[in-house]
Amino acid sequence: MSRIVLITGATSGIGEATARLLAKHNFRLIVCGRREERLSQLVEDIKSQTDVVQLNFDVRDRNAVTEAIGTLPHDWSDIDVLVNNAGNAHGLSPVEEGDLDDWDAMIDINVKGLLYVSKAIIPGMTQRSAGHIINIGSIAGKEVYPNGNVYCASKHAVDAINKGMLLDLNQYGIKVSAINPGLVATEFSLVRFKGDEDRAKTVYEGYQALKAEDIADIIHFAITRPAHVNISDLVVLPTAQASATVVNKKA
Ligand code: NDP
Ligand code: 8X3
Repeated sequence: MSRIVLITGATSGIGEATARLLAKHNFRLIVCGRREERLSQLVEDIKSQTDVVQLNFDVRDRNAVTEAIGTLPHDWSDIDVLVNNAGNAHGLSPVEEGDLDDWDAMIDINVKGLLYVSKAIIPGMTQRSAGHIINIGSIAGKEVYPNGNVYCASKHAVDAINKGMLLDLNQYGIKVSAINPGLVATEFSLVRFKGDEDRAKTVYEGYQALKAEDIADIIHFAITRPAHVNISDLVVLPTAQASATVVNKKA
């Protein structure tokens, strides 16, 4: 039987690309996100390739997370791979001008949401002494850049949680992997800049940014290594990017 993969944030960007790629490779998929129409379209597009279930919930709502995952039918409840991908940056401003709602959103989604989903799935993995958790961190979890303050903090937290999971789940034989991308051209900047398309576009101009499909490819690689191989922590940057702030842009 094909492995079951639950992907959070499958309505766009990295999560959606991962779902589309894994469907081609016949993984059974549980795709999650808030935008129901996007999820339904995704399911429509891939259901001829694999079995797929959609779950609509906001990762900030711990009851909704537990309920949604708890209501999975019996033959979908043994989740083999969890891709903790849902997340975004909200705003880009110096700390003294930061917006409290943006700060709440980033901590609640990127950190607490990731924990709520993990808490609902890890017990099944420990009982079966099997499983793989992929945490999508960021170069922002390895470095801090000007105006990135709280987003960087949230991704540093993901880095620490990844390390903690690796240590605590080691005794169960569960694999834990962080994949930390640099600049990926998705809806990420559109969300960060609150729908300002022109500003979002400039982030990816003048160089070849990563595509969501590049990260999907790496997730697929990570989850198809032999049983004795775990990619514990991986940074992946566009060739034009050398650090969080150094990007070789050809104006
Ligand atoms: P997108 O904005 O395209 O995708 C974000 C996904 O997260 C969407 O599917 C969205 O679904 C979901 N999401 C956001 N908030 C919530 C919520 N409250 N509850 C449930 N789902 C939520 O961006 P990316 O694909 O780029 O981002 C995916 C991950 O990659 C994030 O963790 C991001 O931090 C990380 N990352 C991105 C980089 C980049 O440059 N793009 C670089 C490094 C890391 P919906 O809104 O439908 O709920
Ligand atoms: C997304 C990458 O550099 O825009 O995590 O913060 S960055």
